[in-house]
Amino acid sequence: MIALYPGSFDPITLGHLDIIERASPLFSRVIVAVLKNPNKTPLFTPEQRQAQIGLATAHLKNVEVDTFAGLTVAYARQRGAKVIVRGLRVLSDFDGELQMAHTNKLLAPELETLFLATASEHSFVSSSLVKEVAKLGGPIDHLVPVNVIQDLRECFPLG
Ligand code: COD
Repeated sequence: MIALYPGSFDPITLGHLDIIERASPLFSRVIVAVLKNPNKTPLFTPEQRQAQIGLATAHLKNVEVDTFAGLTVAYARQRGAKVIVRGLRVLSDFDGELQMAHTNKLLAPELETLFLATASEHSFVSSSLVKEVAKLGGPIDHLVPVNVIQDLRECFPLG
C-alpha cells in the first residue's frame, strides 16, 4: 500500500524525519510530497526542500520525494496513494489536522488519514522555530537533519 506524507517541510526537521522513518516500515512505499504553495513565501524553494528531504531519507529505500501543486487528494489519487500520513505534536495541532482530515475525506472518501504521534523529544520542534533559532545564530544540530544545517547556515550567515 502506498502512503502520502504531504507538507510544507520548509525545512524538514527531525520531527518530520521521525514520522517518515516510522511510516516507512508500515507501507510498501511512502511518497513525501512538498506543496508548491504560491500564497506563501518559503525560505527554501520546493526543489531545494525536495533535495533536502531526499538526502535526509536516502537510507529509506521505499521513500520517494516529490513536489506537487493543487489539492493533496488529487495528487494522492494520481499517485495511487490510499493513506495520507500526518504527524500530531500537541493538542493545538489537533483542531487543524482534524479539519484537514475531514475535508480530505469529503473530497476523496476512499482515502484514509493516519496520524502518527510525534516522538516526545521532537514534540516542540517546528520548521518556524528552527528558522528563528538559525536566524539568531543558535544551535540547530538537535533540530534538523545534518544536511539541512549547512543550508540554514548559508541562509543566515550572520546568525
Ligand atoms: N513531530 C511530528 N510531526 C510533525 C512535527 C514534529 N516535530 N512537525 C511537523 N509535523 C507534522 C505536521 O503536524 C504535519 O502533519 C506534517 O508534519 C507536515 O508539517 P508541515 O508544517 O511541514 O506541513 P503543513 O502542515 O503546512 O502541510 C499542509 C498541507 C500542505 C498538507 C495542506 O496545506 C494541504 O494539503 N494543502 C494542499 C491544498 C489542499 O489539499 N487543501 C485541502 C486540505 S485541507
